[in-house]
Amino acid sequence: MHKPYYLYPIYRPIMTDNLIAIASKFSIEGKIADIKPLGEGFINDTFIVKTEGDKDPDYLFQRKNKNIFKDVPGMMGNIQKVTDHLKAKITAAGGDIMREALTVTPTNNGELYYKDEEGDFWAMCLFIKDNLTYEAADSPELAYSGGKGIGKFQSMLSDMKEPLVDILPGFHNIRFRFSQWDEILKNDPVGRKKDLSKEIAWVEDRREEMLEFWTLVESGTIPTRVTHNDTKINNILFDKKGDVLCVIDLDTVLNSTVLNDFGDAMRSYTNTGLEDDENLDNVNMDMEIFKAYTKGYLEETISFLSPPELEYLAFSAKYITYEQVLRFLMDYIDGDNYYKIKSLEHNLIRTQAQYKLLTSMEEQFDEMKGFVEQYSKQLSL
Ligand code: GN1
Ligand code: MG
Repeated sequence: MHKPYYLYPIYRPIMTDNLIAIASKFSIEGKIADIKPLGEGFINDTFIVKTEGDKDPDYLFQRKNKNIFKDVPGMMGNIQKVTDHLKAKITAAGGDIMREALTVTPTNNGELYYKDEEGDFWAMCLFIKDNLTYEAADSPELAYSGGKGIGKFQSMLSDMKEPLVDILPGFHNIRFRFSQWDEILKNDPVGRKKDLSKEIAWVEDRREEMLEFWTLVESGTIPTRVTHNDTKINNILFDKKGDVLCVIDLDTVLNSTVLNDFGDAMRSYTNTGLEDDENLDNVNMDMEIFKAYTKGYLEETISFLSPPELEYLAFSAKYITYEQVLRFLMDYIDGDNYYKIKSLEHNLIRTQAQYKLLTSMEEQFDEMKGFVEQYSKQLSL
C-alpha cells in the first residue's frame, strides 16, 4: 500500500509537553499560557504561542520542514538580513517596524533557531495582532493593495547588497525542475505514471517555451534581485483599511527574478476557484483581478524594473502556474513526499485545478500582456 509521508495538518505528531519545552528555549516575554496549531501551510508545522498577560506579545512558532529546508541556519540568517533591511526602510519612512515587518524572536542563547533532539529545527517570530488574512482575492481593491504591498516589499529590498544564502537551489528554476521531473518519471516509484499520459503531456507540450524564458534569467537578460518567492495571498497580512500591513512567510526569500513573485501572486489572486478545486468550472483567471494587482504592483516598481522584466511580466503568471502544475504532478508521481495531502488523490486534484487555471491564462494572455504594456507606458509618461 502506498503510504504518504505527510499527513494533514501535521506530518509527525508533537506532544504538547515537548512543544512547551521547546518554546521555552526562546526568549519570550511573559509566561506561556497555551500553544495551538495555526493555519494550513503545506510545508512547515505552525503554532501560535499565547502568553498570559495582555501586555505581553503572542508568538508564531514553527517546526521547519527539514526534508525541504536543508539549511535552516542559512534560512534564518537570510530572514534576519532581509527584516533588518526592511526595518531600516520602514523607520526612515516613519512606519511601525514591529507591525510592518516580521521580528524574529531568538533563543535564550541568542540563536535564530533551536535544534531539538530529533534534529528538527524550530523558529519563532512575534505574532502581529489586529490584521486580516485572505485565502482568495475577493475584490479588485484587495488585489490592487496586494500588488502595492509586494511592489513596496521588492522596492524596499531593491538596494539590498548583502548576499543571501541560496537555501533552495533551483526553487523556481524550470531547468532544475525538469531534471527532478525526468528522474521521477524514470523511476515511477509508486507505479502511477501509467494512468497519467494526458497530464504528463500537459507538462511536456510546454517544456520548450518555459525553458526559453528561463534562459533569459540564466543569461542575466532578466536580472536577479531579492525576492519573496511564495507570494500567495495568504502570505500577506492586511490592515483593517485593506492595505498591506506586512509580508510574512519569509522562508523562501532568495535572490531570484521579481517575475517569480508577480507570477505566483497572479496564480493565487486571479484564481476564481480553489487551488485544489474539484469542480474545474469554478477555476478561471479573473482579468479584473489581474489588472488591479498589476496596477498596484507597477505603481510601486516601475521606477526600477527593466524593459525585459516588463516584457515578461504577464508571461510570469503562466510560468509559475505551469511550474505548479509540474510540481504537484511530480509529487503525485513520486508518491507524495513534498506537499502535505488530505487524500491520496490530493496532488492530482491540485494538478488538474492548476492546469485549468493555466489554460485560462493562455486564453487571455494577449489581453494580459497588452494591459501590462499599456499601463507601464501610462505610468512612464
Ligand atoms: C508551499 O508553505 P506554503 O504553503 O506557503 C510552497 C510553495 C507553493 C505552495 C503551493 C517552500 O507554500 O512553493 O507554491 O505551497 N512552498 C515551498 O500552494 O515549497
Ligand atoms: Mg505560507
